[in-house]
Amino acid sequence: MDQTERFQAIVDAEEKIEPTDWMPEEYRKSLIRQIAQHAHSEIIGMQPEGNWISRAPTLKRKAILMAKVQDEAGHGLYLYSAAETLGISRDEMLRLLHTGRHKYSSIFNYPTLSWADMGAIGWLVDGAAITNQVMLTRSSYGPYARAMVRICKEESFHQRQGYEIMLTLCRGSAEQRAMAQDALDRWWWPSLMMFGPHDTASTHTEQSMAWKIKRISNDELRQQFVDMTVPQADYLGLTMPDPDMRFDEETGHYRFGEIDWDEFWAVVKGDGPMNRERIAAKNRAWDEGAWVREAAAAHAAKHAAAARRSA
Ligand code: FAQ
Repeated sequence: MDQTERFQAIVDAEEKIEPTDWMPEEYRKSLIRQIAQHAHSEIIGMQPEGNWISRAPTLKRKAILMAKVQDEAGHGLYLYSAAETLGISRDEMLRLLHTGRHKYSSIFNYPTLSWADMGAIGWLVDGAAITNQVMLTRSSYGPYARAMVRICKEESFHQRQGYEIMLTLCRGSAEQRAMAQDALDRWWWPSLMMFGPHDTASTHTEQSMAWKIKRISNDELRQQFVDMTVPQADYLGLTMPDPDMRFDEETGHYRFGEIDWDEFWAVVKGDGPMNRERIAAKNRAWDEGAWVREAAAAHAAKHAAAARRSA
């Protein structure tokens, strides 16, 4: 058995691959790609919601939203740490994000136009994120799988808080119900796009599933999400913005219309409604935070020198 066969045998036996284990170079690269994209998504994902912290309708809503956005920062940090175990530094990943060479989820390139968007993001975006991420807790790479366990627990709180915002709006005035419907109309299709291209157009799925990085394909996860979410929309009394949506008695699944793939690829390639603003804001925050990083490094060096002297 050569190294590659031994590696695949470990994966097939459902054991975890750990940072010091031998792994194929392509496995390492693909994990860095996926984990870094995921980390960047969490960090860029703070922007659309950060936009509403100062305008939350009550103090309680503001505290909850701040906690959620802080959780997202935390998720980004666990994920950067998991990627670092594969031999890339956090600075390098950030450089690749800031210069447009790393991707992040398409969903965060849409604007947040009303308070109802905070409900729709929690309900739909976090709902889609959990649907995708539960399988990642069983990913073959140990540090990634373990990071995902904690992230999923927090995402489920995020999803509930979003749904609760939607429920409050839907039980409110006609104007509030209209806000909720408008948010669903704008976030539904981009949420479906989060799962990535159709399986037939997905470049990585087959190999990632053989390596058990991914366990379920993009289309299967998208279907799971639709089946879970349509009854939730019914309960809210909202209408799905899809004339082709219907329950198929034979399969027990909801059938839905075709995603606008031209829009998806435009957003992925940097041409979505907010791509430029998101990256500009991220670069600005990085530049404005330079003094904090320098001060922290100087402080750490001072303490290390003092520790050496006393030793
Ligand atoms: N956006 O061959 P596939 C969150 C790219 S976290 C942009 O199917 P794969 C928390 C893909 O990278 C949300 N690009 O790729 C939160 C590839 O290009 P590449 C993020 C996309 O990896 C909530 C190409 O298309 N979650 O929301 C997208 O097998 C609320 C071909 O695609 C994760 O990252 C997309 N939507 O499957 C935060 C989960 N879809 O890399 C704040 C981990 C595909 O060759 C507020 N990631 N592409 O240049 C995954 O599970 C997978 O990477 C997929 C894509 C499923 C995203």
